[in-house]
Amino acid sequence: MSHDPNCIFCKIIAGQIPAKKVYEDEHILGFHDIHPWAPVHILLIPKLHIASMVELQPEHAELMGRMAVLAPRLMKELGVSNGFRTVINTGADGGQEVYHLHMHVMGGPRPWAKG
Ligand code: DGP
Repeated sequence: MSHDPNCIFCKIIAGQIPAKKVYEDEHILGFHDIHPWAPVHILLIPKLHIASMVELQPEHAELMGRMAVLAPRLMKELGVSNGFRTVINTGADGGQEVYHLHMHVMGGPRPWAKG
């Protein structure tokens, strides 16, 4: 399924729910997390509805690579200069709450960072 009408992130992509966007191209959207764990906390998502990493196929490799390359670029643009953390929660035991694949990218001074 390329778009899931019940998916909250698909609704953000479609403009049906507002988000503070930091990046958009044909394939990827970046926006601030609504419940930030860090001073700067964005989510990078594919516009294609992929529920989680478990659903990734070989043809998604370039898309995932593009997201990885975007992370440092966007952190720099957002003023993060001393490193950042990336997280992709997957499945119930992975702590995934929204079943549209997303990369958390978190930066800024750490009292926030755990573990
Ligand atoms: P995860 O546990 O990895 O599935 O994280 C989902 C994240 O999505 C969580 O940090 C909060 C964020 N989130 C959930 N709903 C919304 C929303 O409507 N807007 C934005 N900007 N973020 C959301």
